[in-house]
Amino acid sequence: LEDLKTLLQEKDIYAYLADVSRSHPEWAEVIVGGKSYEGREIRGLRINTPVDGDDNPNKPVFFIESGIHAREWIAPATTTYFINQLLTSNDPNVTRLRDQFDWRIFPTVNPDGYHYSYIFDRYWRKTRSLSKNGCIGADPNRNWDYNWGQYSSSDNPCDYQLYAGSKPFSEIETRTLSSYISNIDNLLFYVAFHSYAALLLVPYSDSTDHIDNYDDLVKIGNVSLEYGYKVNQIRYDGPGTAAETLYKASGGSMDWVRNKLNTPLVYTYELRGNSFHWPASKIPEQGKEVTQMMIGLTKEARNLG
Ligand code: 0X9
Ligand code: ZN
Repeated sequence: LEDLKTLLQEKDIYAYLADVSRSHPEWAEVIVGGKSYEGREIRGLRINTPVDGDDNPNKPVFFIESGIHAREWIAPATTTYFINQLLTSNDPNVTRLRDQFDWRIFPTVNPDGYHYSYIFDRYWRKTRSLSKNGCIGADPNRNWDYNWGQYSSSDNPCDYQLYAGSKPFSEIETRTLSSYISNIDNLLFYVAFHSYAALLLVPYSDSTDHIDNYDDLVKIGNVSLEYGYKVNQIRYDGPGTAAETLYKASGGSMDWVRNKLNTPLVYTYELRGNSFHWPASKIPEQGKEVTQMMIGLTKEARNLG
């Protein structure tokens, strides 16, 4: 298999989520984080294992968003692989990771775009909403309601990549998902997966200013990257702000979550690849790296209290 094709369309991922929730009905359930323009659900998995016989323990929430850009196929695949690690690994570091958090994991938050990239245009990035002038889609990582429309954003609905939408949260995907996230109490970690740059980003993406816990975010992020490095001896760049390492971009999910919800630990991982075509054979190594990176991330966060 040269590409992930036939392996992991959104319906395959959703079938997998349904399947594992049936295997662990006490602590794994399919959750709906929102819906799409074409009527698909943004489905994810909640994993919340019992503590001392309490079936609904109040743990800090770890949220994973992936696949907001349709063509970045390694993100949904890696996230699905990571879910499988959490559910099946006997490694004590992994079971501890699983048990420590109330997980909300969404492998494909732009399901229409993802589907379209499978069936029609491999390089599709945006949503699939119809604009007034007949062009289709907005960049869902430019559409969130924080400093909307300023950097790396287009106001042209026909822009293939960077149309920010007609207004903040014009897209049903970002509107519904942001409302789902707002209703989470105790959100500690928010992690987004993109590709491909092998890079770890911290807020904000539209400014070179460092936020109050920037030093902690970098310290924790560095440990995460060290853990990832141990798997395949590949070191990601960063951690740093997008403005300093990549380019300024506004209207992204990470900045909104940090600014509006005050979530302490917010990261964007740009996964690896040499193009958006990254063969399916790479999923396990990328997945193992991400598992280790999540272990490092949470371990160091604990150390810093
Ligand atoms: O431009 C983007 O949205 C991301 N890069 S990508 O090549 N995957 O498109 C960078 C996102 C970093 N910024 C925010 N998360 N706001
Ligand atoms: Zn992306």
